This record gives sequence, structure tokens and C-alpha cells, in this order.
Amino acid sequence: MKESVRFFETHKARERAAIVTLIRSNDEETRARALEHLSELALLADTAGADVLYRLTQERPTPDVALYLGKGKVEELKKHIEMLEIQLVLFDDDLSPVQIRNLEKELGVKILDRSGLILDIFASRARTREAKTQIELAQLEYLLPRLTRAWTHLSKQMGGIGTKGPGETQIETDRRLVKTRISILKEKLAEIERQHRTRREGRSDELTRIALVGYTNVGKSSLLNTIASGVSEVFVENRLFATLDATTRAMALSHGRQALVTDTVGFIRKLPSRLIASFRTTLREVEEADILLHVVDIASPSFEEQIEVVYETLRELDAHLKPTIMVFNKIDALSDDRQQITHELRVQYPHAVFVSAERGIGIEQLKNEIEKVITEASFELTVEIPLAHYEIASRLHDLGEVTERVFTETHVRLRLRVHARNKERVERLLATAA
Ligand SMILES: Nc1nc2c(ncn2[C@@H]2O[C@H](COP(=O)(O)OP(=O)(O)OP(=O)(O)O)[C@@H](O)[C@H]2O)c(=O)[nH]1
Ligand SMILES: [Mg+2]
Repeated sequence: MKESVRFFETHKARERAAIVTLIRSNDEETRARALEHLSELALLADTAGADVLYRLTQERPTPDVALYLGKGKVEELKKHIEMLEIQLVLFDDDLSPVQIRNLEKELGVKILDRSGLILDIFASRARTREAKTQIELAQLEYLLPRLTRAWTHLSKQMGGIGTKGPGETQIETDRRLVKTRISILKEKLAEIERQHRTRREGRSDELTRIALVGYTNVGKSSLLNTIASGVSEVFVENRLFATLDATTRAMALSHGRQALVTDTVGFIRKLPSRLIASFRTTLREVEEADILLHVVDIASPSFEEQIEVVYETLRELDAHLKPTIMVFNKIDALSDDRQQITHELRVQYPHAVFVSAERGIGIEQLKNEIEKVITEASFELTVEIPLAHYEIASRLHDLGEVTERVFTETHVRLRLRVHARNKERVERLLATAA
């Protein structure tokens, strides 16, 4: 079974890649956003060990069912593949198994979508038994629907999975093997989870537990190194997903008190759900934290979208109602013409702190804010209420201080500062709208 896993692992020599995306409508904003996402994909490609030699975009409201791109664009891509000796084409969207198969047949090179690429990176960066087990599970679940004749045949040509002969019987056998392996991995993870629980139960409950959350590469590990004492530094790198495991350090507070701070895996746009599911053991630290520090890279032009992605991922983890401190990092890297943004953000997030983990700026304020949340026992959270239940929003005003109110077509989103004694009432109230 190990064979099928190796297919996704990072290849030693750098590969030559093209990247592709659709621009769904012809307005400027859609175009700019699609190009930003494409740049992020290039960064992901670099992390995975590929050099991007060609970028292709097509303006098209929806993907072609069979080939994702239009026929003409596929031809254009093919020409460039030959000219530039490209070995790998990466798509920013998730492709269906059929699209992958057709594209491989048409172009004769490896095709990977965003999820496949993210899985590849996780696979090559996993170090601990836990991370390795989690990623193998996610990969096999990704692989299962793609285990078809064309896939096995092509992979045979390109090395990697299914080097045994193709043919229906073989595929059926492979499928069964994959399924068996999946259940073994799930059992293994359950066992790891049990060991974790025992360890967690053994630790003191008096210490406040804080988890760092945020988009990948925003500086969570750097911040942990700056705020927490520890002999060994946590690995920091200007690549995506430098951290895959949870690390916990003690942090000194005033009056000799301490808190425990955990750094963990970063989030990204379109993080495959199955990856989140299989990383639940690692992310348990987030689920069980008393306070979240939501770290944001203020110097990134897309930090607002990144905040949304993190918020959505926390929702998936059921951790979005936790007391959260917004931490805007990398203020040292903010260009002069964007300085005014901090003023706007101070209005939008009155309890946020602005820091530079690398230069040690704002760390005292951050510690003060953490102390405040612990001692005053009041905290901020973001809630989303369907407009149909708008009366809940008005009742929340009586339970806490509303610091922000944003309307979408279906929901109103509130940022609230609530006293701990009202926490349960807020939760009960929200449950009535769920
Ligand atoms: N200019 C500047 N760069 C920073 C700061 N904090 C971190 N960085 C840089 O940002 C990059 C990512 O830092 P990490 O601490 O690895 O980020 P992370 O959020 O842990 O990233 P992942 O583990 O990959 O999700 C590194 O190149 C850091 O040197 C800061 O305050 N200012
Ligand atoms: Mg990190």
C-alpha cells in the first residue's frame, strides 16, 4: 500500500510547472482576486518543489465539464507544455476525477488540483507519527474516487501509484486495499487520540490554554517564539505550511502566573475538508483552548479574505465562538501608503493588538490584552445570525457590547464583547437560531 502514497510525495528534483485558473466574470475585482489566488498557487507550487514557468487564465463563468478549460485554451496550454518542457499542470480549482483523467490524456503530463497539491505538501512535511497518519488518511480518501483504469494506466507511465497492471480486477483489488488501509489508519488515529486525552486529563486545569490560529505564513510560530519561553525555537520559514504539528510552550504572565500557548497548522483557502477532518487530532488543541489568538498578516494585500477563511475554518472546527483576540502581525512590513489601514482596523476591531513578532513590537500590549481577557473574564467573539432570526441580534445587545455589525444577504454578523458570566446565555440564545 505504501506505493500509492509515494505518488504524492515531493520529488527530489525541481519540476517544471504551469498554473491555470478561470476568471469567472469580467469585472476588475473578480480578475484581481483570481490573479491573487493564482499567485498563492504559485507559492504553493514553490513550496511543493516546482518552478512555475507559465500562467494561463481563461475568462469563463463556469468550467467545462470535461476539460475544465475550453478546447482552444487546452490547445494553447499544450503548445506551451511542449515548448517549455512542462511536466506538471496545477489548477487553482478542484477538478473532478473525470476532468483530471481527460486532461492527462489530452496533455500527457501530470495534472494536480489545489487539494491534491496541498495534500502533497502536507505529505512531504509531515514528521511525527500523528501527522503522517493523518495525511496518509486524507490522501487515500482523495485517491479512492480517482482509482480508475485511466488513472492507473497513466500513473504507470509516469511512475508512482498502480505500477501493477491495470484492468478492472486489479482496480477492484486496489480499491479494497485502500479501503482496508483507511480503516486501519482511522483506528490508529483513534488510538493516538486516546493517548492525547489521557495526557490532557493529566495536566493542570488552572493554566489558561491559548491557541494560535491563522492563515498560513502569517507568523504564528514567530509569535510563539517571541511570547513564550523555551529552550528550542519553533521552526519558522517563509514557505506555506512550515508547521504541521502542535507545539505547546509556557508563557509568563504577571504575578508569576503562566498560560500555555499552542502553535499549530495554518489554514488556507480551500483547505480540503477531508484534511481538516483528518487533522482533528492536531487541531484538538484549538477546539479545547480557552482563548484563541487570531494572527493576521496585515502586510498581505488579501488579509481581509484570509480573516474570512480562518473564520470559516474555525466554524468547521466548531471553535468560532471562542474568546478571540485579533492580532495584526508584521506591522513593520506595512508600506507607508497603507499605514492608515491600522486606524480603520482599530475602529473595526477595538480590542485588537498590532504587533511585529519579528521585531518584538506590541508584545506587551498583547500580554496585557491576554491578561484582561483572563482576569476580567470578558471576551470577544464573532457570531452570525440568519436575518430570519434578527430578533436574536437585538437580544444580544443586552448581553454584551456590539463592536461591529456587517450585513450579508442572508446573515448579520456581529462582533461582541461578552462577560464570561453571560457566555452560556449567549450560547443558548444562538442555539435557538441554529
Ligand atoms: N516582516 C515581518 N515578517 C515576519 C514577522 N513575523 C513573521 N514573519 C515572517 O513570516 C514568515 C512566516 O513566519 P512563520 O512564523 O513561519 O509563520 P506561520 O504562521 O507559523 O506559518 P505556517 O506554519 O507555515 O502556517 C517568515 O518568513 C517570518 O520570518 C513580522 O513581524 N514581520
Ligand atoms: Mg508555523
